[in-house]
Amino acid sequence: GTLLQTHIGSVAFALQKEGGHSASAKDSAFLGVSLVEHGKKEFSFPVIRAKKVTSRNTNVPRIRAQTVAAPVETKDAPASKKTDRKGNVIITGASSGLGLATAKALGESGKWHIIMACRDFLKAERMARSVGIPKENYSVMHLDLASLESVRQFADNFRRSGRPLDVLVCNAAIYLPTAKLPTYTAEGFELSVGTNHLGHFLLSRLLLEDLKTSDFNSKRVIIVGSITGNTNTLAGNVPPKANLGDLRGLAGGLNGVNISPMIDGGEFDGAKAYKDSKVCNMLTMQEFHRRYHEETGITFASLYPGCIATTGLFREHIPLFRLLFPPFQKYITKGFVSEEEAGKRLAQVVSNPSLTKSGVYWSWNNNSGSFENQLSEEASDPEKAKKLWEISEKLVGLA
Ligand code: LMG
Ligand code: NDP
Ligand code: PMR
Repeated sequence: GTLLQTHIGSVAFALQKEGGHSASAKDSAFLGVSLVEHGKKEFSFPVIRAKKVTSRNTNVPRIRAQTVAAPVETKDAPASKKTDRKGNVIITGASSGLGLATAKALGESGKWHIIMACRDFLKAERMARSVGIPKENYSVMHLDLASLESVRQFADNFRRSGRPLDVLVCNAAIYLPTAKLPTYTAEGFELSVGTNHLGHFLLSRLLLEDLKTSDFNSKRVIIVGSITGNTNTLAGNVPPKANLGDLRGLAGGLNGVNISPMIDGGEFDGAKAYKDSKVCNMLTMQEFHRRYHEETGITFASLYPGCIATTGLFREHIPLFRLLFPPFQKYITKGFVSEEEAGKRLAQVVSNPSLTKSGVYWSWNNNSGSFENQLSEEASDPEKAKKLWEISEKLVGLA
């Protein structure tokens, strides 16, 4: 397993590219929702609980009005040393899969307050309850990464909540493997790269200012990467392979109008766009490290949590793929991990005192031990990272 995931040179796969039917995005999430009140246990600091602003009536459609985070609970605790207070972590896309499992793992520890940054407020609230995160340990805030306006509003709303920011986890992603034609974000960027990379790029740049002012003992920015963006692995050699080329499509605005919707300027391919976006995520983490680690002390990290073949990421894939992929990963590649296990891994990168090294891409071996993994040549190219950073800055309006 580990061997396969590390250095296997170019393996040529002749996977037939085939027109699958887009599966409907089925959301079975409502099943098993428990509305049982979770433990009312309060934490030991003196806490001022302001009246909750949010209505719990799930029929109320005024979602945007509910985006203010619950008030800070620890600020007025006189005896709280900086290492004593709960950490505040923003997790994007915490309403399903890896993000939800991570929120659950951290929420159960009692040491964290999780800000679930989600595009579907009601789903996030429902999912948080269904996995039993104690309600004093999370709040939900609206964030649609496919809109830079929404990203800016989120950053403003978060700042207005008065809550310090200690850790940011860029986790949300979309994967559109069966799309024949490109679709676009609010600002007109191809949707996969626009959401997975550009949305998170702006978010993390804006929130860096908040992280800088936090007094927490270990501040971190974590950007979820993947093995499939790394062509130094077998999985990264399954076509279509990630390749940013000279970034000409990105530089042209990725809008599919007079320029290609693909970063490298090629024909649209949804699976490639996803893998390219993951390369961007891993390059961005390293560029953050080079620019800001020394000055700020913030840890920047990425990871491959394992193949979580059961998540919503594959919702757009053809039904046959969704049927075969989990057993294939379980019994053939042995790269399969459960959502729960993957959530524990990401939670380690958030909170484990031994995982503070910056600029690292973490992976886990079969005994679930973490190790610093090697990125592919492209995903560790400092010149590409710098160029990506500068072009992305222009596209999101920071430069
Ligand atoms: C393409 O779809 C998209 O068209 C393209 O747009 C892009 O998204 C691309 O990479 C992304 O995907 C490809 C997809 C569609 O093909 C697959 O899904 C390939 C199969 C992937 C995994 C399933 C393997 C099945 C193996 C059986 C395992 C069953 C579990 C048994 C467990 C018990 C074990 C004891 O194409 C299709 O879906 C069409 C046909 C699907 C049939 C697949 C048959 C091909 C199998 C080839 C490899 C088999 C495994 C090789 C592993 C080698 C290990 C030694
Ligand atoms: P899921 O689809 O289960 O989770 C993705 C989350 O992103 C969902 O909560 C989704 O929201 C959210 N999201 C999608 N678009 C937006 C948007 N525009 N704004 C805000 N949130 C959005 O997939 P996974 O849990 O598998 O994926 C999580 C991360 O793990 C991704 O970064 C992925 O690349 C990475 N990863 C996954 C692997 C796997 O095998 N599954 C392997 C390696 C890495 P909603 O709930 O509303 O749909
Ligand atoms: Mg892959 C060592 C084996 C390994 C691992 C760890 C993964 C992970 N995959 C492996 C091998 C193979 N895959 C092989 C041999 C094949 C050919 C049959 C194969 C195929 C395949 C497909 C069609 N795999 C896929 C797909 C997808 O559509 C997924 C994808 O590329 O999403 C971008 C995927 C994945 N394989 C993985 C992982 C982690 C994924 C999905 C998620 C991701 O990278 O985020």
